[in-house]
Amino acid sequence: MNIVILTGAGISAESGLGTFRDEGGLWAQHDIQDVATPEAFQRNPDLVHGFYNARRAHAAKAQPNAAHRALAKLEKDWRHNVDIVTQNVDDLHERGGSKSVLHMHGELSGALCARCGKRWKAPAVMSTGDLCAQCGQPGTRPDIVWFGEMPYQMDRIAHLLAQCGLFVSIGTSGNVYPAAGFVQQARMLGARTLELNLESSAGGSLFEQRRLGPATELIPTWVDELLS
Ligand code: BJW
Repeated sequence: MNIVILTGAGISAESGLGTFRDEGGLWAQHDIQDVATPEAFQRNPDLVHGFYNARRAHAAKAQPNAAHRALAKLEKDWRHNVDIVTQNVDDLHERGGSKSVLHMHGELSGALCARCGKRWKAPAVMSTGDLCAQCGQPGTRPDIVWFGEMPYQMDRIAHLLAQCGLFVSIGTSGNVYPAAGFVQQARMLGARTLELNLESSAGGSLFEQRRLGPATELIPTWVDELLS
């Protein structure tokens, strides 16, 4: 039985990275319209670069936690496929040992040319003066999926959802689409569904099973149960 695991900011919370919508979260400190839309980047690229430069520096110092490591162990020891679809832009899954990780909302470590589409590894600090290595034009941006933009690898995700027997959602509030709709998609295609979260998400009642608690406790326990 293949397993697809959708993760959100909650799995990295105990590594010290803030969530978005919890009390005191990123959206309490910054207006979404100022930092997480293509229009915001056009209006004030310095502000947007500053927001992502600070998050890139913060994420680089964070360490994977027991939940990230438990998912890597599951992928290694499970006899079928375990694929992580993450909304997170940090690289804690990879540094925790996971191999099959799909970043549907992009990555802090990526830079993207808004003009020609060229991608490369982002420097620690990006700025409006940076020129694209391919077309030589300014306007290079963090490789992040902002509101109104199409998340990455949607065809691949649809394929994974169609092939899985279990869909698990970890540490996401279920407020942002299309990720919030994956549980219904997976159910329609015949998968069992499980939510692991600190608190029930917006679509919590759509899951067949739910366990509530901190990720660093819930995930290692759940993985041990599956592998035993
Ligand atoms: C713990 C824990 C612990 C805490 N242990 N758990 C109206 C209806 C439907 C859709 C729309 C609509 N209007 C607009 C839309 C579309 C829009 C959308 O969904 N908007 C909603 C807000 C309504 N979506 C989009 O625009 C997306 N694109 C799209 O739909 O394309 C299709 C299309 C495009 C164009 C035209 C037409 C169609 C793109 C979405 C991009 C999201 N980008 C962000 C920011 C960029 C990345 C970044 O900077 O990091 O992605 S927004 C932000 O939210 C970020 C996250 O990935 C995403 C999800 O947040 P997440 O991970 O769920 O975090 P929180 O904070 O919300 O929740 C934390 C959870 O953790 C909580 O549940 C806690 O309980 C839990 N927790 N501690 C376990 N210790």
